[in-house]
Amino acid sequence: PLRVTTLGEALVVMDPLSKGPLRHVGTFEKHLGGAEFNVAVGLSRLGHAVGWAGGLGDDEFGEEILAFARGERVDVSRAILDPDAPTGLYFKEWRALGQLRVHYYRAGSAASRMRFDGLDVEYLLSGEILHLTGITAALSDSCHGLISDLISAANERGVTVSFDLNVRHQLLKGRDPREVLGPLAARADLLFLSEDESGLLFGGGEPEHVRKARRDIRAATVVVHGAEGAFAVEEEGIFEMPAYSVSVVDTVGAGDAFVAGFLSGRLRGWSTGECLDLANACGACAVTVPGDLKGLPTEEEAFALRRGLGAQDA
Ligand code: KDG
Repeated sequence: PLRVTTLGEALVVMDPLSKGPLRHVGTFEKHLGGAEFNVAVGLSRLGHAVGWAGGLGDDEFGEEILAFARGERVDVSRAILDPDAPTGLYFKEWRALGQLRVHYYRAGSAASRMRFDGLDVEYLLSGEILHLTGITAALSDSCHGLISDLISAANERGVTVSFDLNVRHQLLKGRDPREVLGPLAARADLLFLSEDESGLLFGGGEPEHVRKARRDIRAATVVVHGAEGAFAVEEEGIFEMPAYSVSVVDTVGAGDAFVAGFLSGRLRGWSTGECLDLANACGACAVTVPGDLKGLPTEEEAFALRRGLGAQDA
């Protein structure tokens, strides 16, 4: 049986081999990404049975994503192949001063056309945890409805809803994330936010902001992560853990690695502090490797970092 299920958009990622404006870039390296897909791969590498569902084009990139997932032992039996829409794609652009820009080619993608009545809801509710993110909710109206309905179904069934706000302003297109994503986040059992997202949603990224705001939402646990470390707010109190220091190559996907680590700790029955520590270790491993999901650690790698082996000796 699966312990975690997740649903979202998996994407092909084109990563320039040289820096500077994309118009001058001639060669790219192809990677895969997509927040929920990254979490699924991360959980599988940490040793958990996980299923990913989502819309893919019935095309070469859809085939690539399925083949990759199978190689990573992620169950993709409920992936939905759409013959009339493509697999989503995005380009990274490495600008001056190390600034990263992303360019999406995912409007009208197979994933954006997903609808609640096209899903195998029983399958998605068959694990202990259902992991969702605000990215899917921002893709289209039908996707927003689908996330809302899935959360209701999971709440009713007693399946833990893990929700990563994952604000993507380019997808929200000027819409207010508090209005579009706030009501979804308020119904999650386990809520993940970056410090900036905590600011957006709760008016600040400090534990005190989260402690006050938590009274008005369902989540028993709210986790906030930043470059310096992470904290979790629960009824029992506030737990904090410092980040591991590693040399950063590519931060995209770090949040997903963090989520995979935290959920893995939960599945092992660990304390919140230990979950945060494993989450930090996974996030640290992820940023040392280019690509959104290539650096997701195995259990062995994450545990080695926790034992004090730096990225260079691990
Ligand atoms: O969290 C990493 C994701 O942001 C990346 O893999 C691509 O899903 C993606 C997105 O929408 O940005």
